[in-house]
This record gives sequence, C-alpha cells and structure tokens, in this order.
Amino acid sequence: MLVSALITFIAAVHYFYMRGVWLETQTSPTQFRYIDWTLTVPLMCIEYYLILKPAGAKSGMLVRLIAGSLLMLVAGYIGEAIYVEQNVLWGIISTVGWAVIIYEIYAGEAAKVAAASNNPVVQRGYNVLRWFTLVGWAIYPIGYMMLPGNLLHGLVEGYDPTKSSPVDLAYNIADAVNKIGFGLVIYTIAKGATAEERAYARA
Ligand SMILES: *C/C=C(C)/C=C/C=C(C)/C=C/C1=C(C)CCCC1(C)C
Repeated sequence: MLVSALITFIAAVHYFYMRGVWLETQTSPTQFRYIDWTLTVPLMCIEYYLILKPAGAKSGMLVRLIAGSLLMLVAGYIGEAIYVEQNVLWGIISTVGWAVIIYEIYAGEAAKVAAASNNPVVQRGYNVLRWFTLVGWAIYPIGYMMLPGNLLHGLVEGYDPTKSSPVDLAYNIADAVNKIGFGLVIYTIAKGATAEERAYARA
C-alpha cells in the first residue's frame, strides 16, 4: 500500500509541475514525463515482487522486470526527445523491453510462482495486475504512435500543437487508468490477505 501511495504521489508532483509548464509555454516537457515513469514503473515492478514474495518469488524476477522497464523507457525517451526522426525504430526497441515484462508475468518465473501460490486472493489480484500491464499499458505506445512520422500520426495531423497535444492526452489517460487501477488492485489484495490472516488466527 505504501508503494502504491508513493507511485500516485510521485505522479501528482510531476503532473502539477507539467501543468505549470504547459500554462506558461503551451508545451509539455517530455523529460518530466519520463522522469516520472522511470521512478514509478520500477515501483510497479516492486509491487509485483512484493505480492509474489510470500509465494517464493526470487530477486532475479525483480531484476528482469526492472531491466525490461529500463530498456522500454530509455528507448522511448530517445525516440521521443532525442532522435525524433527515428521514433519508429526506437519505438520498436522500446516494445522489446515491454515484451520482456509481458513474458515474465505471463510465461516466465513470475507466472509460475503465482500459479504455485496457494493463496487465491494473490492469484486473482496478480491476474488483474497483468491485464493492466498488457491492455492498460498498451495505451502508451498508441499515444507514441501519434508522433510525427509514426503509424497513427494521420489521425491527429489537424491539431494545433499550442492548443492540444494528443500524445499527452493519451499518456494522461493511461497514467490515470494504470496508476490508480494498479493501486486499487493492490488495495484489494492487501485487504483480502489481511482478512484471511485474521480468520486463520481465530481458527
Ligand atoms: C505510471 C507509468 C507507466 C505505467 C508507464 C508505462 C509506459 C509504457 C508502457 C511505455 C511504453 C512505450 C512503448 C511500449 C513503445 C513506445 C514508447 C513507450 C515508452 C511509450
């Protein structure tokens, strides 16, 4: 629960900052979005690790999840802020990092540890978390694909960039869905696990 609170707090600080910059300059600072993600995505990996630790998760799982996150975010930043003309290439490299995470939670050790867990509350919660990581996180690359030269740019070509930024809109929606949604699932797991412990102590 503490990690979830930290994630939404870190995001809130960055959003207040990004709002201030937008109001003054009508541009959205890409660096701050990626600083936010570089802190919060590894914290989400830590949440996966913490809920699976009682079932026997090893630190190698956490290392693989964080390595995938770093590849995903560093490549995304390069494509969005440094070599913008090559954003398709960097987007593909970034997707490899995301795939590392998806593999780990659906077919890798994390999936096996969760399947072997004898706690249905953890199993159900884990299942919802990985849906967020597969479907909810897909909103980010969809936003990224609206960048100039990328697949979905045609959809947003007519927008005045000083009035709206469709890429940022997609990222804002994605952050709200995933950071708050993840936190609510963790809350459900924590509540369910505590209730079970109490019942066990009484019995
Ligand atoms: C709280 C912030 C979260 C959960 C951020 C997640 C970010 C992603 C899943 C970003 C993924 C990207 C790709 C898979 C390819 C294109 C570049 C990115 C960085 C937008």
